[in-house]
Amino acid sequence: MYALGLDSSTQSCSALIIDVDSGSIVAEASVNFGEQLPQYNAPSGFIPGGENGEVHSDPRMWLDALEILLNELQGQCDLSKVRAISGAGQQHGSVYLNDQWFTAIDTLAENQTLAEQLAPTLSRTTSPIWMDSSTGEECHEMTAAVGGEDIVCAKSGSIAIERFTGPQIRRFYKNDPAAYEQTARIHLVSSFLCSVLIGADAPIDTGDGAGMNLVNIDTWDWDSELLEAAAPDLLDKLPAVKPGSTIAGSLCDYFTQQYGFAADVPVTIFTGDNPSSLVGMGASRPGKLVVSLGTSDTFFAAMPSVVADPAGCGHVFGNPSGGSMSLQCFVNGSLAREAVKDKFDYDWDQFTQALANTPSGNDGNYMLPFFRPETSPRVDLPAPILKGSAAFENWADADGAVRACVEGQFLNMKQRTDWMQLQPEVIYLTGGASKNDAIAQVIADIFQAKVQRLLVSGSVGLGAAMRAASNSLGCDLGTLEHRFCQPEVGSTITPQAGSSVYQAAAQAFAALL
Ligand code: XUL
Repeated sequence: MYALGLDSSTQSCSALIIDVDSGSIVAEASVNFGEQLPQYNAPSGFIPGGENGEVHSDPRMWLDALEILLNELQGQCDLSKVRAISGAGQQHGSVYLNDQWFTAIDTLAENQTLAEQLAPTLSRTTSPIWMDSSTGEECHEMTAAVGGEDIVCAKSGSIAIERFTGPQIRRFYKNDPAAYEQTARIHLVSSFLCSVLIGADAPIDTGDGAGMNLVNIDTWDWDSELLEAAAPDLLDKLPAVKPGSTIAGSLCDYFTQQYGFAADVPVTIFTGDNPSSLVGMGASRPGKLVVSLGTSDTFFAAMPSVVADPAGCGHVFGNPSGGSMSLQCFVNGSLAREAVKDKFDYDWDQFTQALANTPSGNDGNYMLPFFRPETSPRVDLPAPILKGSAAFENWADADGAVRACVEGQFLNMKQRTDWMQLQPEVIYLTGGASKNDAIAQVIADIFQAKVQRLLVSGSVGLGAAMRAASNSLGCDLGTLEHRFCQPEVGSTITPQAGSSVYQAAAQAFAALL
């Protein structure tokens, strides 16, 4: 039995098909928006040149990509063997539809493309996506309307954030009230694509829904005060919020006829890319953390209970396999490591050697490694702050600076994520810098947990396929994790420094901050 997982992300739409019995991936394809659909004027998946922080994409591009993708998959395997489908979308992006949407989606005809048939249903021709930062004013307005940042955060799991969908909807309502009035339905990228697959209006899941500043994380339903703070009559324009285990419907005739799928394949409600990745990384249950080391570093984990970050830096989303998950972004990730490396004209080997040359705790030399405005914690420093020996503070101790940067990053990550109340058994590392054992060792020592590198690439699509298999094919998620999410052989790094080594460092770091 096959399960299909889709991943509509910023720059591409990808998919993979798993054979749940043999534990193998039987087909994999990806459509790059910029390269394969140049007519949408979005070389990197969004329309360049947006003003005032606006970043939009054309939703017809996502539909065309889906069709090219299914065509490619059809060439790779027999799609009639697919017995379960789900997917994920880039979070926060929104699609605005008029009242023709409900009929159009229910009567998709074979002789026209999806984009042709659904274009007349768009009440806003383009969709703001997660990179859009145009809504600072709307965030302030929503925050003031409900009584402060703490309240927005306690209710929705995040303070009002520019890219989140609620502030985005508010801006649309303010700038184009007539078009807002004509909007009968607002979908997320995830629920829009799910609707298309089932030929009916699909719900939004708690994972992606929590990225809107509109869903209450205690009830996992729309919060009337937040809706009111965003725009009038909003409840009527939104679909229902449902848990990730919900079957949205079955694949509609359009896809059966066009791509050779079997009739009535169940489609599990879609989720956001980060919640889907949590599942695809094999971390859907509490105890496993994922740290992705990229330009920014990202931390996410299934949470043992639903709590919001009192400091307002982190986010809480629904966990598609039940409960909730956290996500926290650290802007100064690889960009800070690289800035220190470049300051001393080091290459990455010298950077790694510097970690080997210096002891855990760095002889009492500490750094707040924030080269750019940071979101966790929310600080904007003119330059990193160094505290320690005179040479160190004057940037004359290259190796000490490298260690202080890396230790500072992960001491900070541990302290900023304390609110999640996690007890890590294992930390899964991914992203470019995850290959560096010396960095992985610092993480193992600071968190006092074993660190493993995961082999999974395409965790978003894999997570979607696993969710589909678990919801519709009776597969146990733990068994699927065992089959599909194995760590790289020999990649396990265990703590070497005793837990006391970083206690003093943690105190010193907190005091410096
Ligand atoms: C998460 C976020 C991005 C998007 C795009 O809050 O904005 O990770 O989901 O991938």
